[in-house]
Amino acid sequence: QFDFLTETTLEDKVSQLNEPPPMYKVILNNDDYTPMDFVVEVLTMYFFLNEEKATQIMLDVHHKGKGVCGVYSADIAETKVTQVNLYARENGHPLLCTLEKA
Ligand code: NFA
Repeated sequence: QFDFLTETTLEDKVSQLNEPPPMYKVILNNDDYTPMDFVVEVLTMYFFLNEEKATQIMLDVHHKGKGVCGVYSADIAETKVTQVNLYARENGHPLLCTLEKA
């Protein structure tokens, strides 16, 4: 007798099939301690940016407080955030990478 519940779920599933997946911005946050060179290295390693674009984004984060490194589906965005934060911690830097819904 609760058909309406499964019907809603089915409708959601059908619309999910027809719509693109939700996308997430991977954000780099400024801090006072992480060396600029390290941030550029991270941007080239994990976001496949050339030195010039990586430097641009690094300076943008440095001046504005945060900046977008790229926009990805949920799985890929989460993996990037985890990898960047782990790599920063391994190297003793407070650099913080976060997610925002696009
Ligand atoms: N603000 C940092 C510095 O002056 C550089 C930095 C840029 C850190 C972007 C984090 C993100 N060394």
